[in-house]
Amino acid sequence: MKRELHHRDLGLTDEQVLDMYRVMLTARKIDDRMFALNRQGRAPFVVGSSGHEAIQVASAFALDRQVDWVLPYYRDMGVALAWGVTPLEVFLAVFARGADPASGGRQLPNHWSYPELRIFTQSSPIGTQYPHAVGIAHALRSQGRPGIVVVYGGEGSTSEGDWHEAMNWAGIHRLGVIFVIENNQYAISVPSQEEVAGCIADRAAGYGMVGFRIDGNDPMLVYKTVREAAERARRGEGPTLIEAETYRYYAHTSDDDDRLYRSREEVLEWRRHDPVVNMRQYLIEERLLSEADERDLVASIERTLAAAVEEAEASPPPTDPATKVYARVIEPSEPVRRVEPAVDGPEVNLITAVNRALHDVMEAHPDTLVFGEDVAGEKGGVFKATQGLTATFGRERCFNTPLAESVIIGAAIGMTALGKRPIPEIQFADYIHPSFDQIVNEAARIHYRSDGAWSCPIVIRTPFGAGIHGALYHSQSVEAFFAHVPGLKVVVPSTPADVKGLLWEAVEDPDPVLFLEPKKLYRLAKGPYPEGEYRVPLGRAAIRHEGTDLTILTYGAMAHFALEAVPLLEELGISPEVIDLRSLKPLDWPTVEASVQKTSRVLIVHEDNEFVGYGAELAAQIADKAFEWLDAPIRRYALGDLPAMPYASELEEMVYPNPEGIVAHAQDLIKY
Ligand SMILES: Cc1ncc(C[n+]2csc(CCOP(=O)(O)OP(=O)(O)O)c2C)c(N)n1
Repeated sequence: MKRELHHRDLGLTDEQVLDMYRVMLTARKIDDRMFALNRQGRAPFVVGSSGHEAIQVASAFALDRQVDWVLPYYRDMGVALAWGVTPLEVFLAVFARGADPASGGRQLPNHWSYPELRIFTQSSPIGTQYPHAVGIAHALRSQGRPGIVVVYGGEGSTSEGDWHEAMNWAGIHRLGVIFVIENNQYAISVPSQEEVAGCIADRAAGYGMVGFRIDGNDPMLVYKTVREAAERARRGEGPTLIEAETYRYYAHTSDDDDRLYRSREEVLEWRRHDPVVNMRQYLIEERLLSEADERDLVASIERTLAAAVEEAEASPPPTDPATKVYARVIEPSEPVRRVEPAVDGPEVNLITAVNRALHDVMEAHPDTLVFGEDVAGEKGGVFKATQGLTATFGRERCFNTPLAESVIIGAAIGMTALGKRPIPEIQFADYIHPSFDQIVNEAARIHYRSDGAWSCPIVIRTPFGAGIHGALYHSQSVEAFFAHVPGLKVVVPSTPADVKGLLWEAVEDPDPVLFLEPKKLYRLAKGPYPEGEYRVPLGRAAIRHEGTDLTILTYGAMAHFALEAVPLLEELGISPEVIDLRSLKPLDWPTVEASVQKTSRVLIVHEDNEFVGYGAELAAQIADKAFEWLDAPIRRYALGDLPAMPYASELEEMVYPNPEGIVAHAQDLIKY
């Protein structure tokens, strides 16, 4: 190790530098224990940090562990220990015990999550933590709180879009984020020259920040670099990228055989730069550590780990796989049996209702904020849904984002860690797909995977559906993708009153809610807009028209069309009951069931594809739980197996469900 840097010149006391060594050695010894337990068949899966200790521990020591936030990835044992995670907690996760505070045995080991330590919940998809980090930094700054954010990952993670989107966001807003890349030369078996074009640190310039490539086996250099980055961030001078070169000594995980891609010579060569040995040598040369001290330290660490292993292994396993999917479980209530009563208020169309509801909800809830593509300023969104919000609430609470859907949702997730209630907009549902990972793997799973420690109250608004000649990429219905996901709630308002009531309720709900706005209805649907606080409970359907001959189950624009079909059907002597589900997840099953019991015939109408569409779930549940009430097969009227939606209006009209089609399907069903 070069002796250019001396700990006292860096502001580190002798005690601190000895403590750094203690944590590094503890991480190393934990690895040895974990892999031994794995070989003995006592721990099914482990991930090592050996070789990375200098980066992890020295960077953590360079931060303010009272106010800063960290997002360590699965290899970051040293960060976790330095940040206050105990060996017992580590082994509770290794043995997947119920008392594991990170996840209660629900996640793999090393998936850190400790709210009280300001360690945000981590998952397995590579790179998803970066958008969270910028969201946390964004919220810290807007709340005027002290603290910066340090997010860690391997060099492989810098190939993920999330990394680039987060770097860009951090650069634009000059956020207090430090990106620490632990370049251990391999992403599983892929060597860095097949992973990374050019130099990772050089990419910093492209995102308006400074970047450093350093020897990650030199604890003093890591400390100095991170310390300076932290000082810059605290002065408001923006983010830093640090690429720290190192090597991992164990295989990628206990499931990997690294002999298939690394030579023994290569491993031995890197071991000559072992950061733990470097640090020990430094302390010996500084006369801070004698041989006896070293022996005592090792013995004391071994004792601590032996006790932790014993206690963790004896600790009971978790018993409950089915709770904490939702932070607020919505229990089924009595069925709705009457037509939804009219509300008072000025008549507006649906898009005006969206705009007013956003104003009203943001006024009532200072924690809310709106962001997305084009949402800010005079324009206020491509549909003008957010017009006036920036003028009323300021740029802090309504701002434009880069064109990057994954970081829009990922940053929103991070903001919830600081108690924000973000209402991000995805400009069209057709473009929600890049954020699928953040919605499905992150937002929806955060409560469950942290055993209830975190919740994720975001409301994702997006216009969806066809009927406006939007062609293939401005017409999609995406509800089935998301209704499938445990942990998410999905609502579809079809009236101005429901827009307000559901938005209010969604914003106050502790779970992530996908708020699908049927854009066909933006100008078509008109109705009263209730003033003041107005809520529509999630999980409650609305009966829009009472009838006795068949039940039409629908939502969104199709609820509107079903009502247009009602007089046509009544002229034919058919009495339809129209149920606007409006909450797809949770579903108001009692109301559906009560109506099926009354009419014994069911027509499901939606504009999404029929195959594995939302209607398939409705049909399955009815067939399963209300079969004996049926007098006819359950019928669906939906889009065929076509990509929504052809552009030519003649083509769109041929396939888009319409009131006449509803009448024809209903007649057919009645004749059965
Ligand atoms: C999105 C995603 N793709 C693939 C994987 C499988 N996987 C797990 S770790 C890993 C390699 C990560 O390499 P790197 O980021 O360099 O970190 P390291 O493990 O080397 O520390 C891969 C491909 C994953 N978890 N997530």
